[in-house]
Amino acid sequence: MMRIKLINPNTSSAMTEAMARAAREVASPGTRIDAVTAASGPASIEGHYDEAISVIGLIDQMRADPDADAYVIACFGDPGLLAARELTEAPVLGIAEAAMHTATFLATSFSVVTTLDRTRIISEALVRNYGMQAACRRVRATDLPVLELEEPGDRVNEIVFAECLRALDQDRCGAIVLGCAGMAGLVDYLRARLPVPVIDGVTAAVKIAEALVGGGLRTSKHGDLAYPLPKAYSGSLAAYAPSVREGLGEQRPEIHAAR
Ligand code: 5HY
Repeated sequence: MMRIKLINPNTSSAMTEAMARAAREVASPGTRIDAVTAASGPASIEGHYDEAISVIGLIDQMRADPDADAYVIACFGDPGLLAARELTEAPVLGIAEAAMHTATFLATSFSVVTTLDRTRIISEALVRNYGMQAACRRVRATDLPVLELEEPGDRVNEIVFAECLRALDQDRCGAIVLGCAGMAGLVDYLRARLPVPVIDGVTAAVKIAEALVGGGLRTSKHGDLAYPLPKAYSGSLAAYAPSVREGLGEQRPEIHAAR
């Protein structure tokens, strides 16, 4: 049994449930999806500040469950992705990175359809960060706040669909990447109406996690993704100080040691 920990770094449990449903639909029979919502943090992640603060709630959920076979950070900003990778040898997938890579296996170009305009700018930075400029035609905002995607209805479906159509028409893209974890529930609606692959990062990340774990691949512990260096942290963050314990023949900080 493979166990994938799906962590929603915002505090909307309705969104977590929608993502968990989408993840379980694609998961292999031998895979268990343990979906959790951050216990503390922003209600939705719509800017750099929300994103920075959300990483604490994400790390809390990883420390509460250090033995998952893989982790999925279910927010399109991929908050804390590299920090999370430092904490474990299990593969850690961010849904934006997973979705963009998946798109490049299916088309030579894609456009991202996301929520607010400020989020669009953050996604553009991710495109550059992930070296996806050659494939990403454009990042498009819908001006939908993240929490309007909690319970998508006809209005939300139509707004996202209309933006996808504009992407096909104006960007001439070969695939659509959905730029919010809350859009996982829209995939069936959109796939039925669009002539190109529609990629949701939650399901993409789950399938990539299965592939990496199934292929016996682990996160590199050489270089910058090595375990965090043990040291004192002070003040209200003292409990997050990386600590050391003997393990696997070497000293390695444990993600759950410093609780
Ligand atoms: C997400 N925010 O996927 C991002 C999407 C966005 O709370 N979950 C969030 O619009 O940045």
